[in-house]
Formats: sequence, C-alpha cells, structure tokens
Amino acid sequence: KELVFSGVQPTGNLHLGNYLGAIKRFVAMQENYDCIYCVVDMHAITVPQNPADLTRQIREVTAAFLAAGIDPKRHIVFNQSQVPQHAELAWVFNCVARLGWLNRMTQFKDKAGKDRENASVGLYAYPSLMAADILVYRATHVPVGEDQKQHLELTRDIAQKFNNDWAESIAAHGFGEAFFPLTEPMIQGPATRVMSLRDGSKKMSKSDPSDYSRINLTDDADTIAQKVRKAKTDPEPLPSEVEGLKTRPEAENLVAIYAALMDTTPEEVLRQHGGAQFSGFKASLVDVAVTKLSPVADEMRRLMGDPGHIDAVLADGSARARALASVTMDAVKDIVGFVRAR
Ligand code: AQP
Repeated sequence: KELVFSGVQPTGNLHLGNYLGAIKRFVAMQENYDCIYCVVDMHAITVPQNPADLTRQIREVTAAFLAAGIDPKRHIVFNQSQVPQHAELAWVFNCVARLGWLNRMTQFKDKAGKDRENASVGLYAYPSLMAADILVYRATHVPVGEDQKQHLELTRDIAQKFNNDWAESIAAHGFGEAFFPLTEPMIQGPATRVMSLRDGSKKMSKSDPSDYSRINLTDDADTIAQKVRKAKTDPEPLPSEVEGLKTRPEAENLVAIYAALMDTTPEEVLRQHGGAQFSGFKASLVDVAVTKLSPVADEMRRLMGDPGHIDAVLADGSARARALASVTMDAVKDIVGFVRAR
C-alpha cells in the first residue's frame, strides 16, 4: 500500500519555499495516496525555541496545512510530540545509523556553523528522528524540497541496514525479507528549491535575517508587491528559452515561482513572457502571487482565531497516528528482541 508522509517544522516565518516545495504538493497528493502530514515540533527544539512562540507556530503550521486545502478527516494531520513512537523508533535508529553517515550531513554543518561543539546532540541526530517519522508509518513516498534529499537518502540507508542486521528475526516474525520499505523521495516540479529574493545563490529560508529575502505565507498584498518589486534581478529582459536562464539565477527563480504558482512549466511562462522587461514581469508575478496566496493567508488568519479547533484537529490526528505507529513499534520491539506486555 502506498503511503505519503511529510513534515514541516514550526520554526516561524512559513514562506513561499515551504508552500511551493512542500505544502502545495501535499495538497495535490491527497487524491492518489493515503497521506500523513506532521508538524514536527520535536525537530524544532533541536535549536532554542521560546515556548509561547513554539505553541503559536505549531498552530500556525497546522492552520497553513488546513488553509492550503489538506483534509484532516480523510488524511492525518498531527504534531509529532503527541505520538511518542517517533522518539522510540528514533532511539533504535540512533543505534542503526553510523557516526560516519551523520558526519556527512550538510544541514548539520550549515546549522551548527563554526561553533560545532555547542550544537545540540538533537541537531546532530535530527536525520535519525526524521527517518523514524517516515518509517514508523512505513511510508513509501515523501514529498519534500531539494534541501531534504540527503536526509531521505539516509532514511533509505537506515531502513536497509535495519532490514539487513535483523534479517533473520524479521523473517522469523513473519515479515518476509524486508520490514521497512526503501522510501522514495518525491522532489518534483519547478519550485523544489525556491531561492532568496535577495540572493539567487541562497535558498529562501525561515531563518534569513532579511524579511525581504522571502515571501511569508501571512504577508498582505502590499508587502508581497514591495518584496517582489525589490527582488534582485539583472538588467536583461527575460529570455524566450529556458536555456537562457542557466546563468541568471535570480531570473530563473522568479520564472520558477511564477510557473509553480500557476501550475505550469518555466517553458510555458517564457512562451508568454519571453522578451519582457522585469518591471512588467514582476507586476504579473505580484498579481499571480497575491491571487494565489491571499485566500490561504485569509483562511490561516480565520483559523488562528480559534486555537481550540486547531488543537482538536491535532488531537484527533495524533490519536489516529498513534494507532498506526504503535503497530510498527510493537513489531520493531519483537524483531529487536525486547520483552513487552501483550
Ligand atoms: N527554499 C525552499 N524551496 C523549496 N522547498 C523548501 N523547503 C524549505 N525551504 C524550501 C521545504 O519545506 C519543507 C519544510 O521545511 P522545514 O520547515 O522542515 O525545514 P527547513 O528546510 O529547515 O526550512 P527553512 O525554511 O529552510 O528553515 P531554516 O531557515 O531553519 O533552514 C521541506 O520539505 C523543505 O524541503
């Protein structure tokens, strides 16, 4: 059975990259897959978080999921900390993953920066918890942005090593040749890596100190217009072929954003706008961005007015997630050889 899992961290400033690279695609998966979408609050505390802000941001990511069109009745929407099996399986995976594997993770290197001795152990073990998030549901597909590719490869390595190390026990317990699936990353579409509006070589990110580097999901129409107008570009008009974007990262980024918002391809955008000056193209981009994002922002604001409703959605999703996760975790305990009450 094909099952989609993905998550978003409640670390504030949910932006257009999170929307186009992840949330908008989560919505599209609902037709053809059973989907589990998680607000990964335990990942968020791998770096310091103010408790009151964290609580609000967990509700805000949930509101973004619902406002974008995820149906929490047909699928599962919940926050990670309400399902203890994620942490339980992560511990087993900490004992499967090798130090050498984690040492290669570029996200840890980026986030820990120069002061690595002071980074949390949680930040280092982040990929192992992420593997547990996915595999505790034995999910087969994970829609993510390009930046998560390396973590998804590690998830497959962990699954494979678990399957190999306990192969005999897996077979003895009637699970056949492999217990965990080798999950497929789904990194697709024109906006798998949305770049900063100020610097075409950096990804759009929640933690960029410049608010002008990103379009936040909660920005109003005037703010979106101002940010797009100020976005860095070059002096040339838009090319008419995508090849002409190769050496022009800022232009390439704006065309990709336009294409993703319109559910079309960069080729098609250039068929319509090739030869245009940026002033004109940016005006069209503002129109499209405001038209597509305003309804989501309005609905997020409405939902945030009723935190009790959001918490109830998360409680319901968590109960359903726990029921699924506990089946996997019981099996893992049997495979590993732990004693448990039956
Ligand atoms: N710029 C991006 N373009 C496309 N997809 C992106 N994603 C993040 N940035 C971009 C995707 O959004 C999902 C949720 O991301 P996350 O919140 O779990 O973590 P993140 O990648 O750490 O997000 P940020 O915004 O980049 O935060 P900071 O500044 O803390 O590093 C993921 O599927 C991710 O791929």
